[in-house]
Amino acid sequence: MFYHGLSSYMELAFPKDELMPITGSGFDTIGNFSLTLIDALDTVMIMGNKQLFKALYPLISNIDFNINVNVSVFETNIRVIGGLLASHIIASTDPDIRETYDFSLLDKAEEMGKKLLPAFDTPTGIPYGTVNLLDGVNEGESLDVCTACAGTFSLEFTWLSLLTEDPVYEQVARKAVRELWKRRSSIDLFGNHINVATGQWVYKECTIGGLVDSFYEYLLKSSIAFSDEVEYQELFWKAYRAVKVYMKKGDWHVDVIMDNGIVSHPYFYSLGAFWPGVKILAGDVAEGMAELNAMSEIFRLVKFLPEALSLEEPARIVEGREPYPLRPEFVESLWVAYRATKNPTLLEAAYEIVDRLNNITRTKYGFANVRNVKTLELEDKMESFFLAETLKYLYLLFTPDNEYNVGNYVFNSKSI
Ligand code: DMJ
Repeated sequence: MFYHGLSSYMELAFPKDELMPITGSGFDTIGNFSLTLIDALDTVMIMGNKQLFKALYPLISNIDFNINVNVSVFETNIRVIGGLLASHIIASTDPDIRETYDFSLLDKAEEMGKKLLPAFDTPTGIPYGTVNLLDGVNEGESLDVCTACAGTFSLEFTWLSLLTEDPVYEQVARKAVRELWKRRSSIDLFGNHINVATGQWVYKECTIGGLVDSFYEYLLKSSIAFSDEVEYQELFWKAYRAVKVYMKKGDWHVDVIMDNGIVSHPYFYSLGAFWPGVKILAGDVAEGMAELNAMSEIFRLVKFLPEALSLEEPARIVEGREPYPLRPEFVESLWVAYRATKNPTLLEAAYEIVDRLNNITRTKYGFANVRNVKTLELEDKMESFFLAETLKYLYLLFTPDNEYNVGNYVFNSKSI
């Protein structure tokens, strides 16, 4: 499946960002910088294909980041800097590659890091959501940024500082988290959008779904990744406890107002399906498994998890939120759960997903987003994260002895 998608991307879409899997061409989506290659490259090595990795990584030196394009600071960090650093760490440590490896992936990661830095130059230190790769922050740029978009830098930026010996990345990432933290509510919840100039919340709804999700994820993962790290660890446990107290309803978590915990949307989001994985990584295995089982029940009723599902009786797919864009979060949680429990029913669920992806979303040139999980109509788009995340986790689920299952790794939000 991975090679079916990757070879079409390289033949028909590269150097565009993403593959159009139905018509067999490519288009630029988030940055005009060959996103799929950068995002998916580390998965080539996870699958053990050193020859292909060696053939592909030199192409990255020629990708031009000096382009007049506005990019999401968050997406560019997790997928581009995250992708480049993951591949760099692999290339510089693999005995068969490091002899000839020229550190060009780290150079590109640093180049992109420098281009994202102007976004952090705000009165609060909370970054803008978007930056222009040529000119920095545009005049008139929106002052509102989502919490995840402001607080999901600590893994990549700390690694970038460690590898380049330039502390600035680690510092701006930590400052952004501290500034968000200062503005938590009296019950330790967060809104989903904040103004980077005033530090006032723009939307006071707290969610573990998109807009806040990876802010929580990075507090935990940073405390695991950096052994001398205590600050993120303390923040994570406080924030995690508040999510449990105010947002957990039965096995699910719902959206609540940050000031009083009143339920605003009793919704499950496909993006929130990473939460059982966070729980299990935090050691909360029984609760993580219970939530994952609840999600698996839904998965029995629909072919793919939709973007949003109302949990009010009778449960229904939220209008306008019917797509399944080949997201990884559910398989990510299955993978974390399987590593922790070795429960074979998790493999059965993963196999069922593989089957449905092959039967429903596979096209002549790759795999296509599902536009509507009820009609199973497809869209001519294959997200970079399908190769970089969804298939990576599926592959790891079925290769228990893989170095990246048994070794000491922390996966970022995109993910290694
Ligand atoms: C990915 O790029 C990342 O997992 C991100 O944190 C959330 N959205 C997509 C996948 O759904």
